Amino acid sequence: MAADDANALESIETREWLDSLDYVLETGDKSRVFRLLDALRTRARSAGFREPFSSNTPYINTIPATEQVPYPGDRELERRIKSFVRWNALAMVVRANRESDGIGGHISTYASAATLYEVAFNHFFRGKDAGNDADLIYFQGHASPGIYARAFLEGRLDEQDLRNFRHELREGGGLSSYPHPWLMPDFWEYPTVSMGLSPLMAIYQARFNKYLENRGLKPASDQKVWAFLGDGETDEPEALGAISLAAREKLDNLIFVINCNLQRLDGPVRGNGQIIQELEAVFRGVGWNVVKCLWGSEWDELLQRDDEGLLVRRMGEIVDGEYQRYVVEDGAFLRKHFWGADPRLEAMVKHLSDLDLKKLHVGGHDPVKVYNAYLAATNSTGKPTVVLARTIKGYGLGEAGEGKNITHQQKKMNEGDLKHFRGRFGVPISDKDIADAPFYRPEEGSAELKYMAERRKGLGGAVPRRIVKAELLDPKVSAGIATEFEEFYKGSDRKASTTLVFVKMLTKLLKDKEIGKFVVPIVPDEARTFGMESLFKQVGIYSSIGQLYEPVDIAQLLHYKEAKDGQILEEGITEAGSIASWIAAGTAYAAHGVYMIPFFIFYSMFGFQRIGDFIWAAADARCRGFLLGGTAGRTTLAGEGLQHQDGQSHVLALSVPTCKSYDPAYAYELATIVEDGIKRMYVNGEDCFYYITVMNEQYAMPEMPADSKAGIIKGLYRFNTAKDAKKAKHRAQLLGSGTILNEVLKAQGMLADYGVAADVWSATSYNELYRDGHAADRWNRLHPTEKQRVPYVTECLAKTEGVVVAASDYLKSQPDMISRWVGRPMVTLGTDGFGRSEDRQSLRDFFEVDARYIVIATLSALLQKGEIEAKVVAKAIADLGINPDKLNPAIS
Ligand SMILES: Cc1ncc(C[n+]2csc(CCOP(=O)(O)OP(=O)(O)O)c2C)c(N)n1
Ligand SMILES: [Mg+2]
Repeated sequence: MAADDANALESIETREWLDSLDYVLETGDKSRVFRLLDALRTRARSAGFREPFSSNTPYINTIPATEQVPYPGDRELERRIKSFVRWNALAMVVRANRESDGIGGHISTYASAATLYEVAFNHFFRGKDAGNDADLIYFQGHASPGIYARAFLEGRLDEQDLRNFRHELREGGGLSSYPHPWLMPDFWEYPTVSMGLSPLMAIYQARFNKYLENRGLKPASDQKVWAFLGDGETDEPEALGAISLAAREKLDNLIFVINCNLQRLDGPVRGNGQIIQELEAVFRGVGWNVVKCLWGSEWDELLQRDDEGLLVRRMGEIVDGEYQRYVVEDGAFLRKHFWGADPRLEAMVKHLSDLDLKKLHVGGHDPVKVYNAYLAATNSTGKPTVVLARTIKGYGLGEAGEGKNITHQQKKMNEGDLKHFRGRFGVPISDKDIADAPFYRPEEGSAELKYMAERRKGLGGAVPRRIVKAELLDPKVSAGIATEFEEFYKGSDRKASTTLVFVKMLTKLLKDKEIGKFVVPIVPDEARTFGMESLFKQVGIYSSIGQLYEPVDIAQLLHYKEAKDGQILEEGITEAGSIASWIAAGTAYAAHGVYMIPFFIFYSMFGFQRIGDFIWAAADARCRGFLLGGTAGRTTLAGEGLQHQDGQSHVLALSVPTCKSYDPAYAYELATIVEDGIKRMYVNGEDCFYYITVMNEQYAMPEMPADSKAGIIKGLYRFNTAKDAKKAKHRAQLLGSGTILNEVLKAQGMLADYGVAADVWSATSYNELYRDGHAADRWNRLHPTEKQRVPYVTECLAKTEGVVVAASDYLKSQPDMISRWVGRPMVTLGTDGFGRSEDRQSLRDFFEVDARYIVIATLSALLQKGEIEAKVVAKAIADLGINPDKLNPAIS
């Protein structure tokens, strides 16, 4: 049979089947259609036909034209407004790069996303004046020029602000490159530009909002969490890593808008495939409501005439690389390559000119389609929604970059390019001025500005806007906590670990009348590791649906309890998810006007090292709360070996400016630090957070030496003074931290046999000491004629006598950092290198941080000073059973 005949036959068959279906659709109910299709499928299967698996729907809009609602806004005014936003977004990048070559910024991302944002600004985003309904919005980071440009039209930013885009250090400040609440605390709410973090944070944010509601800390509302992301961004494992949680938790308050311009930085996202279909399958597969917004209204009529589904099939068979090509080619090319694949398709567009074919738009640039997609998203119940909107990267840039592979980095435009863009969007800038790329704002009182203002007013005011309404705690509260913590200051002979002490503190805080309900314990399936299981029963594990089963340990007093108003966030094995919950809780003071006090306790090795970028984003977002690195210390966590033993988290913590990190040894130190944290963050209102390592080694907890609190907070205090110091031949100052402080105390006793009287200091935070030292140095450098400041380390150690030795369970770089302020040489012992599975004693021998090595380090320092002879040290090495030729742990 000739191809034409085969086509004709298939056409007739298809027609007949469709007619039958139409008949059923018109006469029967919808369920009959499903039954029919089911029957067909069963028959085909029993005849041996294996239907290929697909979790996809056809490559067309999810919402057919027949189900659309009309656009509620003034299309023409909105088009003009959007054009002005487009222009200013482009102009600010072009001008910034003319002034300072290489300053950067992005044009083409916002150019592709303008309609996605403008429809939301005019009809959906609810601002802070909407109270509990105010939306929380994660803007795609490098679309920021568009968000600034709109704020300029709204009168929230002025020309100088736009001129100072990416020039934040100019007089009067400037606009940050990307959304950074740290830099623009009244504007941006959520840092987003490290790709992949914001989708995951948005999911846990939406989940946390429900947690607050279910716990009665926030009234039920219609608040939405919107996350705008790029299609390329979805390659980041974090971006899709938690989408099943969103479906499981039925987060119908969550909307992802994925700007599917089919391109990322280097080129197409899936040149050989279809990113939209891939994403649809993934999201549908886990139960999201997927709304594809692929084709503009111009296609409606064609699709209506597509009786046999030829067009839909053709749409679905083109790979993204080819679609991208269509963007840069003309109508004749489209006619030949897209429509020309089948004479019947070609016939469908015979009446259209090449120019008409070129003007068939994609869905993400059509306000009607986008509006309907958002409406479906906001009306979704029981499911989160993802809008997959097809757009064109660099839309409107024409030759300067529309759809081209170079477009992501296009920052410069010549006069011709600017004229093209101006003409394309009808921006009223004269030929005379165009080369300068002036900013454009219509006159005050113009229809455009009035419309924008009215729309935003009706929707709760400007967006984005960060406002802190939460009330700080009364100082009496922190005083009350100090009283509750009294037992920790007293000490106890009963052996305990700092982890156990922490859990006791947390239990007390949870019971506290003032702050108990605001405490949010967060664990990534590690509560039993830390001995926190008693909290399961005490405050319950949060579950949005309560507990549908009788737990296996129901007969036990402390059984596993899930509850709708449960307080613990037991996140399962996801440090990324847990930190996202911690961020949602730690920024609730801005998002929801309530100070939550989150405690996220995790295996310390899987904290900064694994999820460091989230912690960085948390700092940017001015997050407050406590991070607890559990089972910490390279030689303190016995047995677990190389991947688990943490000797570096404090080094990594130092890099986060707002993070105060502590390595406490004793209960009273921990109590002092937690108390200080509550006071600083929730009474004084400081934008900082605390990282505290806690260990599982058990030992007696001493009473707090008098007047130590200030030193504990600053990072160093004298734990005890050598007895008979005056009579001793030699003097030493020994610094220890965490559990290694106990080794230092042992060494202190052993050194007496060598005629050395040593004082012992507890170094609770080398990071704080380092910061203080540098702050003093800097001030002194810049104020040479004024009274010079003394770094705290110097203040502590300058007047002391003897050699200085410091030992820590972390890298030697920790104590090394403060050596310049000690005033004399300092010997440092630490745990550089890969961990080993062993017991503590062997580990401390291997890493050379036990009491014997501290003794040797001290004697060696005395040798350097000329106070003792080499043979004394050599004898000590032999006496203490140390093999001088053992492997160097730092490189073995
Ligand atoms: C974690 C991370 N890696 C890399 C980058 C650099 N980067 C910025 S934008 C971009 C491409 C973005 O493509 P897509 O997500 O598709 O966004 P589009 O601009 O196309 O909307 C890259 C690689 C980043 N910001 N964050
Ligand atoms: Mg993209």
